[in-house]
Amino acid sequence: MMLEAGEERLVRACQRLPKVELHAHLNGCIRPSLLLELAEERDIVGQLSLSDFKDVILKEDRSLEECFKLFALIHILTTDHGIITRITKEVIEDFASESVVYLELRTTPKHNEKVGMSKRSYVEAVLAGIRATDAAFPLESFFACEEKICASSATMETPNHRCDEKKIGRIHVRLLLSIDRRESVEGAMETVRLAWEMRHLGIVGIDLSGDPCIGDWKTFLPALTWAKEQGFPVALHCAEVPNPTEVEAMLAFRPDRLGHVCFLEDSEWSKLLTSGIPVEVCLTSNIRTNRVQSIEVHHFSALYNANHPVVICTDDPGIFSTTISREYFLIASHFGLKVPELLHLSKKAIDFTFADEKLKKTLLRLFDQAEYVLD
Ligand code: 6MZ
Repeated sequence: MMLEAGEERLVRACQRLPKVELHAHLNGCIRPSLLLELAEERDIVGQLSLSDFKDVILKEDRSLEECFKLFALIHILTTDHGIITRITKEVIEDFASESVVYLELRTTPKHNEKVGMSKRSYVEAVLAGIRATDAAFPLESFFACEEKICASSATMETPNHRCDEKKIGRIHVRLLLSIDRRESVEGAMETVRLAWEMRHLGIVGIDLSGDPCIGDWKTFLPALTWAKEQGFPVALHCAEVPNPTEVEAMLAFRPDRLGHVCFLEDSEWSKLLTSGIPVEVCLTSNIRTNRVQSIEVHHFSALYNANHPVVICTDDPGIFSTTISREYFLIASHFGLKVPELLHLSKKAIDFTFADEKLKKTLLRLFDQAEYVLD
């Protein structure tokens, strides 16, 4: 598709804009090329037929139901510790290449006796991926002293804005452990205790996700309450399908963040706005899965206009063929936000991260430098 010059500039600006991603499911970020590669390997050894899965993997539009069918396939293909580490590394590289400066990835720890995987060893494999990337991956973006930026930005050489790739060119990654709505009370509790125990390794909170048509919120309440009692942050997938009873209970629980909130009744909407609970907005995910009819009527606009805390996220970029830069572009082109407003939106998200205060300050400094470069 040909873009007009103005649009092209906006695409580039969204790409270079420093961003904070707070709602991305690890296995939903997997590169389709890797999925195909893994399916091909299984095809060769006769474990599955690639032709059966190729169309499923490459399809762009999928209903919520198809989405969860694809996750089932992905989980069959990604059972190996080594693969989990590789996916993590690639996902972080992908976000870094989109100028994400802080990434809160989330994933459901999996237990699979057949391959000797426990929830703990699964999380260790993810952490190994984070460490591997962190050790070697400088962020190539706005700040990363790319020739074109530094050469033309003599002003960056002022004492407070010196270009220093090592100091400022890294993506910061933290992890949330997800409870899948299919899990039992014990399974949910195991995940929360594991997350709490491993918090010194960069696990900063808990997420409740999974097929919203499955499971009962009450099952997870003891585990989520326990997390809350420890002061451990909790993010909930909320109202991805209409479910007023559950939405009421979730709002009353007062989580630290809510994802989606597509189906709120008027009274719940008022409660949300009064609560000030930040919302993780996943535009493309909501459109592709038919949660919202079109971008124009997406509730981002109402939240933004009400000055409610929001953060722009991708949910599952590998599944929905999107990127975080594209999500910002959609916001700009459909709701008329200009680049400084996008930058402000992204910077505000630092407040809603589960990072510690020291890291938040570091991130704020990064954004101040970006404002400087943007001027
Ligand atoms: C609810 C979702 C989701 O955990 O294996 N997940 N849960 N709504 C969504 N909207 C589309 N997208 C992804 O990543 C995949 C898992 O994330 C959750 C589902 O539980 C899915 O199985 P991990 O890394």
